[in-house]
Amino acid sequence: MFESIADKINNVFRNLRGLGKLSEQNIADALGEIRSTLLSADVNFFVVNNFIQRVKDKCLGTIVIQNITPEQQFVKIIFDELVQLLGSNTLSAPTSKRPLKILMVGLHGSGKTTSTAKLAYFFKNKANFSHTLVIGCDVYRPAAIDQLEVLARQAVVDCYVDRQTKDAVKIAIAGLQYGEKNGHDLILFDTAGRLQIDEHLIGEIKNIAAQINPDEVFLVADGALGQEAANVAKRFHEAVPLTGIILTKLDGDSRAGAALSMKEVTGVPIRYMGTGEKIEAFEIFYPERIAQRILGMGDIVSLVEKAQEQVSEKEAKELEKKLKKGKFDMNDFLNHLQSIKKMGSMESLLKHIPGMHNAEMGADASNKVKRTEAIIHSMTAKERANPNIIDGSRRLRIAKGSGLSVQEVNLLLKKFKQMQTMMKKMKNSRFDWTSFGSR
Ligand SMILES: Nc1nc2c(ncn2[C@@H]2O[C@H](COP(=O)(O)OP(=O)(O)OP(=O)(O)O)[C@@H](O)[C@H]2O)c(=O)[nH]1
Ligand SMILES: [Mg+2]
Repeated sequence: MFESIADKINNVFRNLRGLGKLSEQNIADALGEIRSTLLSADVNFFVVNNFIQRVKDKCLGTIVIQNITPEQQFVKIIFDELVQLLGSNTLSAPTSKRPLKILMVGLHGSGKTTSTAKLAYFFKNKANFSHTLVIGCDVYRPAAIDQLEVLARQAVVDCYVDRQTKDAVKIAIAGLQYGEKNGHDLILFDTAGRLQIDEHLIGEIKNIAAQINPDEVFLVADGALGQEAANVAKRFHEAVPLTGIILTKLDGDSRAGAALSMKEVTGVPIRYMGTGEKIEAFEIFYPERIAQRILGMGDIVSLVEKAQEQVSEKEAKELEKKLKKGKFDMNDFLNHLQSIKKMGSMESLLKHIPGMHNAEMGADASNKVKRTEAIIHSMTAKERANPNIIDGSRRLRIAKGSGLSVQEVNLLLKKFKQMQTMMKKMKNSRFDWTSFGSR
């Protein structure tokens, strides 16, 4: 599943890895390749364009975090956007309503009847349902009823059929009454499919839905449907509001197009997936897991997440804004010291502060930061916002307050001034996430 797209995307990452440092051009090239990979996997054109744009925006607005490389951060951005595309926060647990009524709809041959039985089997084993009924509402294909009966036996659930009538709506109503009378807590309605969505089919499904008032309407869609899948889903959704999509045949050489387009185009989440012909070849569709299967980058994703926990993106962005404006006072200095202190070794910490590349390293450095903090804490709010006003008598007071010498206060102010000058110089140069990007 998704192998070919996974291979290609991994190639893109591999090429970036070789570069060590990412320029804007590198990112543009990589995104170009990812774009053509997605298009050749039959992902909807508009979905691809939006995806690429979102990734690009995110890349340019992100500062590289300590301990991870720009390429790793790039992988994480792609991962997050992929999860978004597949449908984050998907609700997969059935509600507590009993009997829970689920209507299955879809094109001819998409896997409705198979998925009806799989779902019955899945809910029986993994959820809290003890008495399941499947109802055969496909009156057009004579073998359809036999097929459902066979599958229901495999799933060990009850099956309601009526070979005497050709009225699907009537069967649905009678089946529901039968289920309610017999205390079934889960009732699934298998319906007929068509090669193309036609008025008759849509009318019938609308009628059935109006009569049985389903709690869930699942569209069963062939995962190999490609470009067409999203349009089909859209049209069904307009007729009967869908609550979920079941993507089938993902065990085949499906090119991922359907999986990656459906949610974005319809707003309907993919809830389950069929991964084989056997009754147990059925799983909840977890966007994160699928994204990981596509990228194969579980390690990097958790690494970046950990680093992000330590320094919030917001802090980084705020600092960047201030740097751009050339506004950088003692408060920012203190904040920055505190936030990067969380990140790990003093050595790398000091490398992160512009102008402190050559500062002494090691345990001594850690002490220095503590003393620096003590000095800044002894300043008034006014002094922190505008260190220029700190004259001789203020220096004396600050030294006393921090328990350190005036010389040390002087030294800090001198260093701060140097930094400010440097910041001003940087003001006009581009300061984007690639600036720190060396391994
Ligand atoms: N490999 C694989 N085959 C599947 C999967 N789901 C369904 N199939 C096969 O797809 C074919 C069609 O499945 P059905 O369940 O009959 O499809 P349907 O939508 O009910 O078809 P109609 O009732 O004719 O509209 C069958 O041969 C199934 O075994 C799946 O997840 N993986
Ligand atoms: Mg069928």
